[in-house]
Formats: sequence, C-alpha cells, structure tokens
Amino acid sequence: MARERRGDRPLELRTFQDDVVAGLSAPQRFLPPKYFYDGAGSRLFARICRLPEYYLTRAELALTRRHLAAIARFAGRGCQLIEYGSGEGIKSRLLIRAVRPAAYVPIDISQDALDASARRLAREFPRLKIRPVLGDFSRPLHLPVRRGTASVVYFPGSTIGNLTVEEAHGFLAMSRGIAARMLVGVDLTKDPAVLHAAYNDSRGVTAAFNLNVLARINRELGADFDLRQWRHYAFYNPAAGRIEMHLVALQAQRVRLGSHRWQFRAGETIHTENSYKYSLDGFAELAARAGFAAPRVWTDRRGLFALYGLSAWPAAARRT
Ligand code: AVJ
Repeated sequence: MARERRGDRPLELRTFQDDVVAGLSAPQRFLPPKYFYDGAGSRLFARICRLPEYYLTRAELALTRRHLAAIARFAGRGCQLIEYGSGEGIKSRLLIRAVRPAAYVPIDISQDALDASARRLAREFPRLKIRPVLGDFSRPLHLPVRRGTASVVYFPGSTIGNLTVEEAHGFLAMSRGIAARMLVGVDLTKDPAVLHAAYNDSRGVTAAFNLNVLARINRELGADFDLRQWRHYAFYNPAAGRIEMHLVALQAQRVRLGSHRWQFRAGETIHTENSYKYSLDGFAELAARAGFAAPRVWTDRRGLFALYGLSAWPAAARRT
C-alpha cells in the first residue's frame, strides 16, 4: 500500500516515526512526552486531572480562582492572550472572562483538541477573536498577533516541568521575544510521598496513560510492542528534582518497527517523561536568568502549586 512507503507518509507521522526511532535507538531509550496526547492519551490525561492523588490541576484551578483579579490585572485588560497546550481550558475560560483579551491564540499539538476548545470558546464568548495555531513550544512559531497590542504568554499546567532546567530557560528566553509578560504554572517541590502518589495512582490511570504511548506506536506506525511485557514505573529523583516516568521491560524481548529492530533486556527502561518540581526561589532565579525580573507569584492555600507573573526586564537593564 502506498501509505506504507516511508516517503508517502503524512509529514506529522514522518516526524513521529523519526522521533520514535531516534529515542528507541539511544543508550538510555526515551520517548518525547508530547506523543502521549493522541485521542486516547488526551482522554486518559483528562481522567488523571480528576484523580484524588493528582493534586496539580485542582491546586492550579484553586489558586487561579483565589487570585483571579490580581492575575487579570497583571495580564492587562485587552491584551493578546497566547496559550500553549490549551487542553480542556477551564482555567483559560476564567482568565478570558476576567481579562477580556483583544484576541486569544491557543496553541496545541492536537488538531482535535484545538478545534474542540475553539468551538466551545466561540460559543461562550461570541465576540472573542480566536486564532488557533497547531504546533508545540519546542521551537519558535509564527504567531498571528498584532504589533502594538501587548501580548501575554499563558503557559499553565506545569507543562514547563516536562523541560529540563536548561530547556525551560531556553523556552522562557524565546518567549521574551514574543511577549513582555508571561503567566507560568509551576508545580512545587514537596513531600516526595505526595509526589510519588500523584504519579502512581491507585486506579492505574497514570499507568494506562504511560503505556498508551506504546499502543499509539503500534497503531500509527505498525510496531509490535507487546503491552503485557511492559510496566509503568514512576519515581521521584531528588537529586534532579523531578519525577521520572519509565516503561520497564518485564522480559528480554525484540520489537520491530518497519525495517528497525530493537532488542530489550529484562529490566531495561524507556524513559517517557520528566516532570520537574521547583522551589519558589528556584523558579524565580531561573526566570531572572532568562531576562524576567521580580516575578509576581500566586499559590494555592496549601502551597502545592504556583503561578508566576513574569515581566521582561527593559532591554537596557537586561544582563544577558
Ligand atoms: C501535563 C506535563 C503537567 O507532568 O504532571 C501527568 C503530565 N504525567 N501524569 C505532569 C503527567 C503523568 C503532566 N503535565
């Protein structure tokens, strides 16, 4: 069939396959976490957000409600609001209602998620200009924003935690070129037992979410992962300050994808995600290094999660 010839694959699948082949061929095998979010993965992630152990979503929603007026004042009425990874968008709706942006630019890697949220928002805010962009935050995008109107980048959900500290620095520095102000949601360092439970829920939804990436590789790329031979494994790495998610091979096995073959040893892992946790000062320091001064920070009552309001240093005062 024509579609099976490599050169004929749609562009998105070709890069998916390239990333999978590169990651599975590395000494510590890995898969980029953005590939969790196909239809099934996005539904599983929505279930994770409702789990009793997964405090992040509720804490961020609570702090957004609690400080909404101050957050909206920081963003500034009538700004252009650029949101990365818009997802289900409950917090976005709160923010849009409070900020009344001149335009809303949601950016997502899933066309379906983007269409669904744009449709929902158009119904709720008939006068809002919505300009969806398909893409991710790993490289600069051309954004449909107007010069002369202030832009604010909204990056909620601790998605920034998927980046290493150096990558997060690069992302913040890149965003400074797009918008003078940012709102960034950051998960905070806490009792490792609480972190551990959040990524090892008793219902196994996080395990299903992690394993789904292998199912997706089978479905979309025709690989032959035997899902019964892999187990979800997530732990807090205190030295690195991050949760690591892996998939562990329960037995020695071979996996095939097109002309590629991999041999896995028993106990070998595929590293599927990092989720960095920051101290309040740690993230403020990182933001300062990227050219954002004296951040505002809002937290939930329990101090689990933080939203940072970052303003770029005026160009003359910038140190880097
Ligand atoms: C969407 C990246 C913030 O790191 O907590 C949830 C994804 N992974 N459970 C996170 C996730 C496992 C989530 N982020």
